[in-house]
Amino acid sequence: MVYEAQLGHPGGDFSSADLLASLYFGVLRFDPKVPNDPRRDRFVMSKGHCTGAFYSALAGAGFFSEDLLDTYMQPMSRLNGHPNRNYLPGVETNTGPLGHGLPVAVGIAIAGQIDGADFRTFVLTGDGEQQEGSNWEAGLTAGHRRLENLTMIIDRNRLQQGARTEDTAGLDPLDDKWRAFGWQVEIIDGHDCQQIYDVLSASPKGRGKPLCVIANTVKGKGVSFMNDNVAWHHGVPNQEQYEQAMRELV
Ligand SMILES: Cc1ncc(C[n+]2csc(CCOP(=O)(O)OP(=O)(O)O)c2C)c(N)n1
Ligand SMILES: [Mg+2]
Repeated sequence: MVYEAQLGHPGGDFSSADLLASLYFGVLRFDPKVPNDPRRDRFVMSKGHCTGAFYSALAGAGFFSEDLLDTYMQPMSRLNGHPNRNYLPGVETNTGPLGHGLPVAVGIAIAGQIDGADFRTFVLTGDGEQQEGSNWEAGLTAGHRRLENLTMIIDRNRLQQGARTEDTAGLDPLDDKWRAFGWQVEIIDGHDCQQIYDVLSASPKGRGKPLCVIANTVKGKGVSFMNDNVAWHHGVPNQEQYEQAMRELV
């Protein structure tokens, strides 16, 4: 998709691919034929620049035809660079401006808590995205309200746009920060689908706290020349690179 469009964010697509696969093909409860079912689990793709991975997961899960993926970022396509809930079923909320997904997810989780509803709310943020102050205001509220129906997953690939997170505005110890805000924190290998499934599918009932899952990942995972390479945040492959990447991925 990124090669065809000559646009996109392959590094962050690949770091989050195993998280999205585990969510859409194991953890989340939904019916793609009834995308607005009030009982569905909610998923907010806060790192909205990673639509290559997100749209692939939605198409694979049956929300729309895989043929639509060929229109990625073409003029008038419903598959914008950043997801738009008015264009596509399965998109809970528009994202792209970083730092907005968690506040929206907290609002959704509060609504569920007030209604006594059974659905869970999940949100995936980047790690550079954690530098946005809006996350910490939302996190404070979630801890205060003991939103056990809320899970935030942090794609901890240690790279943001153009630099490493720890060289820009260091986040470590990120786990202690979230614990101090009243969250339960789990640290996992974000490319181990069994670990991802186990931590996300455990029942939240009685936890009494929101859950923060710090998923250690590799930006550009799966393609040797993209692995942990900051140039591939929004790099696009030429034909030779594309062919090599496809050989390595399949
Ligand atoms: C508010 C805001 N500022 C800047 C950008 C431009 N931008 C897009 S992605 C990105 C870096 C995000 O890094 P990270 O959250 O670590 O994502 P990942 O590594 O998973 O791609 C930036 C600065 C944006 N989308 N929104
Ligand atoms: Mg990152």
